[in-house]
Amino acid sequence: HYEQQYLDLMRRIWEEGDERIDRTGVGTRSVFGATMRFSLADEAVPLLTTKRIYWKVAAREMLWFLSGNTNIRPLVEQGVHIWTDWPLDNYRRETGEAIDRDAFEQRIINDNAFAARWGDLGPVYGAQWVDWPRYEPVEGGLFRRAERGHNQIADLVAMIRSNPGSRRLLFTGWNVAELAGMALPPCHMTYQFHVADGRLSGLLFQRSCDLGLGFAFNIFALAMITRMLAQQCDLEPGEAIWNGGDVHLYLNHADLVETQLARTPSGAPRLKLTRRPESMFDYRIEDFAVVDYAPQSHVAAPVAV
Ligand code: DHF
Ligand code: TMP
Repeated sequence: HYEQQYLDLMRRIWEEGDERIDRTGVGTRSVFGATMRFSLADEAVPLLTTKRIYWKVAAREMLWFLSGNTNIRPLVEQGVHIWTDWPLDNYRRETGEAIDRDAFEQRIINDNAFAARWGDLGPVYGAQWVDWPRYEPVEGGLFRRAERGHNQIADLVAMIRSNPGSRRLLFTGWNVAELAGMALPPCHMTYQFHVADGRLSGLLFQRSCDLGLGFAFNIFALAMITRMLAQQCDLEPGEAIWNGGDVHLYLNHADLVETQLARTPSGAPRLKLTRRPESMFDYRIEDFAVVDYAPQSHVAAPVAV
């Protein structure tokens, strides 16, 4: 089963990973360097089955990236809570106010000025993917920021269509000059694509991976964007290849790890794209459906902030 490579890595990290106190203070066991490969042929999608994955949450996050938005407001409005903890933590630290998560989200939704001041994550994924800053010369040897930046996604589609044999089919969120302004520097940082035999494969380099929580979302998102690009470029889907740098398990994920390792993966879920939108920027959540997905029950785990 495709999920076995994930479970094998999970077991190896839990049993043999190097234990250290990480940035969050929670502590992790970690290995450096890992690869997994998943077929995307016949609509196959690498959803984990040893716990339920809320794939629509991951899909909404991906559509939010592609919209170029970096504020949590549109996510919160859709009931997506996965990015709330970082602006919330920042708000509590800066104001000293002991606001709870629901109240914070309500203010983000109801108060424009509050959302603008406290809901933005800085120039993270979306900003770099579709609006990487471009500078143009002005008088006196100075430069100013151009109104529109580079749209790496639009450029990628054009490149895949015109030069599918290229070895430069990639986009990245790792804008060194802007890292300091980001709530978190990009984890899923570079995506590369490859066309062979009419099939498009996607490869992700993820510098840091929370194997218990983030990974399931990241691998689904890789499959999803590879499928979208294949659809836009009239190619068949090939493989989703995942490369991790620091791949870790948080020490407070013991229940999750033991539960998942005691379960047996099963089934072959498929991802359907039900419409062919005009461009990469016109997809809606209704355009995606997952069938034949019968996972085991969800297992909750705390996220390290
Ligand atoms: N920090 C850490 N420590 N781990 C992460 O995975 C992570 N991911 C981020 C931002 N910072 C992070 C963005 N992605 C969840 C999933 C993805 C994600 C953030 C959080 C999460 O909490 N998933 C739960 C609940 C899902 C839901 O609320 O719908 C899960 O059980 O999958
Ligand atoms: P770091 O910036 O110190 O590496 O912390 C980021 C943490 O978030 C780390 O545990 C990896 C995790 N993460 C994912 O696994 N996937 C994601 O998509 C994001 C945003 C974070």
